[in-house]
Amino acid sequence: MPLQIVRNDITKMKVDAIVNAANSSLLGGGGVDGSIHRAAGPQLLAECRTLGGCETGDAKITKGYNLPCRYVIHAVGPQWRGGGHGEREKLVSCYRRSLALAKEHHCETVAFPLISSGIYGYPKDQALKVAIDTISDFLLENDMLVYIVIFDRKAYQIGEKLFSDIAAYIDDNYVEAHTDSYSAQLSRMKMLSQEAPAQVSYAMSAAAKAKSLDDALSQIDESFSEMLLRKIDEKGMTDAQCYKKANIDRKLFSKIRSDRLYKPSKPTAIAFAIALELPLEETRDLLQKAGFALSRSNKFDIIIEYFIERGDYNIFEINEALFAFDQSLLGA
Ligand code: AR6
Repeated sequence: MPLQIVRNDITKMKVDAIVNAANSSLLGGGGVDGSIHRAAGPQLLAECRTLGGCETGDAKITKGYNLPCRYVIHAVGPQWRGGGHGEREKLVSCYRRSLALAKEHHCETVAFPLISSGIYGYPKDQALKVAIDTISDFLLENDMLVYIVIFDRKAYQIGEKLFSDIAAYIDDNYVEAHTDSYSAQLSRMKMLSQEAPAQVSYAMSAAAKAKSLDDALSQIDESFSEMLLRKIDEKGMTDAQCYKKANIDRKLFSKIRSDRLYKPSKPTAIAFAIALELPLEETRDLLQKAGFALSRSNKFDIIIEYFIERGDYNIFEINEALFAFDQSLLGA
């Protein structure tokens, strides 16, 4: 999956490059900078001394020394001064410059901390949004696996309003699993079997019924992969547009494309439904092809429903919310 949010200490990440939230001297400091220098050893500082500092919004690269990564990219974020002093542009520039350096050095995996969101005081929810937006823009044009590493719970906040809206939605919709008694289930099934045919015959003309039956029969054997490819065509998307929007990597998509019976994980299947901007019913149909359903006794599912019902199909925003509620993320 091209962009992942993980909770970890960045000095432990086994990636090609980690990004340091440095200052313009590049000679070390507190926060993540201090941890990176401690873990890398004194040779890192020695190399940093040769670089002649770095402007705010820019980045420079060194080796990783004792760290488990090959490179450290030292990015200098802006200090927060209320938001009216070009802070956002400088922060965006930090991510862009770091990603460009990673690309020049053929890095396939890169991990970022939330630059500027500690000692430099950039509001954490806004810092996260800048990180997600800038990295996902880059990933539309480039193949790389990028991690945003969140150090502690407090360092991570989605907007309060979004959080409380989702919490309320979960509250309203959450159904404890297995609360139905056997007799309640039986009577519900009876009601359904009595109601369904009547509703169907009122709702459809005979011709429409025949046509939808034809459609249904022709699609009955359609596999997940076939349905996915059909829907991509119907939406007029290219494969790449779809898997990038789904936050799925190209290799996994090729596997799905070439294996008619490929069985994706549930988060992968949902990621494609989101990328295709399917309404709830079609999302359920696609999931069913992979053997899954959306349930009201599962917070993950309810959060997905929340976003689909609002027509909000930004996978990175959905992942932010899933992360905030301690749920697994969408994508591969
Ligand atoms: N792994 C991942 N994230 C971390 C770690 C870690 N080990 N440690 C802290 N963070 P900060 P800034 C998070 O203060 O705001 C230094 O003195 C932390 O929770 O490290 O860009 C430099 O030399 C926060 O969310 O960097 C500069 O002078 C994020 O990393 C100044 O601080 C960034 O916090 C830079 O300040």
